[in-house]
Amino acid sequence: EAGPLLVEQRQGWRKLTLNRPQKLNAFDAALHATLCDALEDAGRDPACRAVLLSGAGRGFCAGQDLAEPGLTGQEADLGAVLDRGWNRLVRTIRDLPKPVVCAVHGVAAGAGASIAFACDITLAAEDARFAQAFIRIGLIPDSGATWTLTHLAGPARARALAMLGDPISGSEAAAMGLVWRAVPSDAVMGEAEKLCDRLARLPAGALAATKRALAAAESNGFDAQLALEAQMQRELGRSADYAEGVAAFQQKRAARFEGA
Ligand code: T3D
Repeated sequence: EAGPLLVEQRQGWRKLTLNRPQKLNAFDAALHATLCDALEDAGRDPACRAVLLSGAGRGFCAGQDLAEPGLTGQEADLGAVLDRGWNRLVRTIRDLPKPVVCAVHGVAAGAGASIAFACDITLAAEDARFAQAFIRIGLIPDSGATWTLTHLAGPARARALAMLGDPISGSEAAAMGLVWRAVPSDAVMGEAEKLCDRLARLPAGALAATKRALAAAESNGFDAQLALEAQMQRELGRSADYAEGVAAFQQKRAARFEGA
């Protein structure tokens, strides 16, 4: 029987599919543990140079499984639910030294939208539905969404999205800068897979450093960022992939990057 996560190794990258379609891929503790393990494994495996995250069935993810026991009442500790599950997940995505592509079709609600915003390159179906569902159940946006909404869409949009909780389409999410692009819904998976094929052939060390440098830019000042770029470029300038890139350019041929 298929588990809550489908894992497929492709040519140089790995596809992870949330697989609880009867609950719109809402997360319980078991899915959290399985996905985090799979991401960590992808991070360690040199045969995996990019990760694609998507959902089985008619939607991407409806966030927290609200049927899990212990989520309401005076004994409930949603802070612990976040620390053990969602916060660990979005940190793992952001710390993974490899690009994480996300393909969103159908609904991305609550923390399901938050994880789409935490991935490196998110493609959405034009008719996907992103919903900050939190306010409708008496919570704040979480799993990093107060931060990602503010940084990706800007404070004015973040406030209205978070306070009203109205769903927006994939096209609107792209126009607001919450995702990279919106594409017709029958093309979203094919386009996301093509992106992973491309990423798997790019220089892995430079991709990892790019991800780290852009994350650092979110809190660094300009001077600190210049220093970080110089330090990273010094290291990359001695790499085999860089030597190959320059040689391929000079010889007018396609580069073959080995990830070193
Ligand atoms: O622990 C904590 O709470 C802290 C962490 C919070 C993080 C969060 O993510 S909070 C936000 C949680 N998510 C939501 O509030 C969304 C709840 N779902 C919905 O509002 C709607 O399902 C959708 C707008 C996402 C989709 O609507 P629709 O009409 O397309 O589908 P549906 O019929 O509502 O859902 C299909 C089935 O999935 C249904 O089951 P059934 O009736 O066929 O047996 C529904 O109950 C189930 N489902 C959908 N979302 C969840 C869920 N089951 C458990 N948890 C869910 N989040």
